[in-house]
Amino acid sequence: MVLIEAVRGDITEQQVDAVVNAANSSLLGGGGVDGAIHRKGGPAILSECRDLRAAHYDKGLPTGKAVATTAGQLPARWVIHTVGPVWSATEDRSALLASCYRESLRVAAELGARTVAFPAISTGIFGWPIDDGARIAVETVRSVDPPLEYVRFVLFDDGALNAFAAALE
Ligand code: AR6
Repeated sequence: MVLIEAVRGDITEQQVDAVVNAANSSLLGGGGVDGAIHRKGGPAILSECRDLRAAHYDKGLPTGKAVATTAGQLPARWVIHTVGPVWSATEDRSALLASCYRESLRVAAELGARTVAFPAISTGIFGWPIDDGARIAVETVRSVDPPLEYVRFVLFDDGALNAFAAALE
């Protein structure tokens, strides 16, 4: 069984094999986690994202999917970019959010990563309520039980950390 922990911190500072980016379909950057990863990781990440767009995703990476690039100057070896769903009060998009975690774990295992760090996907600019986002994240990682040693959820504030701690209990 994979070890799962939740910590308060910055995703760009994690010393793990792969960090997950809360990206958008363009793969060309944005705010929040995405902005921080490209800013600190440097231009090599964007360059590989452009190549992926050109080679495989001319219309963009679909919501719920994941792809890997170098982590550039980050301490990690890879960045796994996944596109979370925008929160909707009228439509249940939970399966797409679960898919982000599942697909990212699948890509991590394919790469040979042993340790992976996730942010709370969709819970910032995309507006997903943190308690529900935490529940889906933890349930999905547990149900996949990926062939990894360690999964770390990295939360930016105490509210998010508390939500993940409750989901892990
Ligand atoms: N480390 C860890 N967590 C962070 C960091 C950080 N450096 N910065 C923010 N968070 P968001 P989303 C938290 O908005 O909701 C971008 O423009 C944040 O408090 O980064 O999936 C993309 O290009 C929140 O709890 O991602 C997309 O267009 C969580 O990380 C869009 O935002 C996710 O917030 C994706 O929105």
